[in-house]
Amino acid sequence: MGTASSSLASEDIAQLQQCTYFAFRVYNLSGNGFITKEELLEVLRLMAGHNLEEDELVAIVEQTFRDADLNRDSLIDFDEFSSAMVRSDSIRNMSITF
Ligand SMILES: [Ca+2]
Repeated sequence: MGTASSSLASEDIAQLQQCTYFAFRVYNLSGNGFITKEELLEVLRLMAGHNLEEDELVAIVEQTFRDADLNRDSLIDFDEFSSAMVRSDSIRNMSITF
Protein backbone atom coordinates (compact mmCIF):
# COMPACT_ATOMS: atom_id res chain seq x y z
CA MET A 1 0.00 0.00 0.00
CA GLY A 2 1.29 3.46 -0.90
CA THR A 3 0.96 6.34 1.49
CA ALA A 4 -2.28 8.28 1.44
CA SER A 5 -0.51 11.56 0.82
CA SER A 6 1.23 10.41 -2.36
CA SER A 7 -2.07 9.36 -3.92
CA LEU A 8 -3.70 12.77 -3.41
CA ALA A 9 -3.53 15.41 -6.12
CA SER A 10 -2.32 18.82 -5.01
CA GLU A 11 -5.80 20.34 -5.23
CA ASP A 12 -7.08 17.52 -3.05
CA ILE A 13 -4.37 18.30 -0.51
CA ALA A 14 -5.28 21.99 -0.54
CA GLN A 15 -8.91 21.10 0.01
CA LEU A 16 -7.96 18.66 2.74
CA GLN A 17 -5.89 21.33 4.49
CA GLN A 18 -8.82 23.74 4.40
CA CYS A 19 -11.12 21.04 5.65
CA THR A 20 -8.59 20.14 8.34
CA TYR A 21 -8.33 23.71 9.57
CA PHE A 22 -12.09 24.08 9.70
CA ALA A 23 -12.61 20.75 11.42
CA PHE A 24 -9.87 21.49 13.95
CA ARG A 25 -11.60 24.73 14.91
CA VAL A 26 -14.87 22.89 15.32
CA TYR A 27 -13.33 20.28 17.63
CA ASN A 28 -11.22 22.80 19.51
CA LEU A 29 -14.16 24.23 21.46
CA SER A 30 -11.99 26.17 23.91
CA GLY A 31 -9.91 27.73 21.11
CA ASN A 32 -6.67 27.03 23.00
CA GLY A 33 -5.01 25.17 20.13
CA PHE A 34 -5.42 21.68 21.59
CA ILE A 35 -8.26 19.20 21.34
CA THR A 36 -8.93 17.40 24.61
CA LYS A 37 -10.77 14.13 25.02
CA GLU A 38 -13.60 16.05 26.64
CA GLU A 39 -13.89 18.38 23.64
CA LEU A 40 -13.83 15.52 21.15
CA LEU A 41 -16.48 13.68 23.15
CA GLU A 42 -18.64 16.80 23.30
CA VAL A 43 -18.46 17.38 19.54
CA LEU A 44 -19.12 13.71 18.75
CA ARG A 45 -22.11 13.82 21.05
CA LEU A 46 -23.48 16.82 19.15
CA MET A 47 -22.79 15.16 15.79
CA ALA A 48 -24.10 11.72 16.65
CA GLY A 49 -27.21 12.86 18.45
CA HIS A 50 -29.07 9.78 19.60
CA ASN A 51 -27.46 7.45 17.07
CA LEU A 52 -24.66 6.30 19.35
CA GLU A 53 -24.53 5.25 22.98
CA GLU A 54 -22.21 7.11 25.35
CA ASP A 55 -19.86 4.13 25.62
CA GLU A 56 -19.59 3.93 21.83
CA LEU A 57 -18.69 7.62 21.73
CA VAL A 58 -16.03 7.10 24.40
CA ALA A 59 -14.62 4.18 22.38
CA ILE A 60 -14.36 6.43 19.30
CA VAL A 61 -12.59 9.10 21.35
CA GLU A 62 -10.09 6.56 22.73
CA GLN A 63 -9.45 5.14 19.25
CA THR A 64 -9.01 8.62 17.79
CA PHE A 65 -6.47 9.53 20.46
CA ARG A 66 -4.61 6.25 19.91
CA ASP A 67 -4.38 7.13 16.21
CA ALA A 68 -3.80 10.87 16.44
CA ASP A 69 -2.08 11.72 19.73
CA LEU A 70 1.45 10.99 18.60
CA ASN A 71 3.29 12.30 21.68
CA ARG A 72 0.75 10.80 24.11
CA ASP A 73 0.04 13.96 26.09
CA SER A 74 -3.75 13.43 25.85
CA LEU A 75 -4.05 16.52 23.67
CA ILE A 76 -4.30 16.69 19.89
CA ASP A 77 -2.59 19.74 18.46
CA PHE A 78 -3.05 20.99 14.91
CA ASP A 79 0.00 19.14 13.57
CA GLU A 80 -1.19 15.86 15.04
CA PHE A 81 -4.70 16.51 13.81
CA SER A 82 -3.65 17.28 10.24
CA SER A 83 -1.32 14.29 9.99
CA ALA A 84 -4.12 12.10 11.33
CA MET A 85 -6.42 13.53 8.65
CA VAL A 86 -3.95 12.46 5.96
CA ARG A 87 -3.36 9.02 7.46
CA SER A 88 -6.79 8.03 8.68
CA ASP A 89 -9.87 7.53 6.54
CA SER A 90 -12.08 7.37 9.60
CA ILE A 91 -10.90 10.72 10.94
CA ARG A 92 -11.25 12.26 7.49
CA ASN A 93 -14.79 10.91 7.20
CA MET A 94 -15.62 12.30 10.62
CA SER A 95 -14.51 15.72 9.47
CA ILE A 96 -16.23 15.68 6.10
CA THR A 97 -19.48 15.69 8.07
CA PHE A 98 -18.96 19.45 8.50
CA1 LIG B 1 -0.43 15.30 21.52
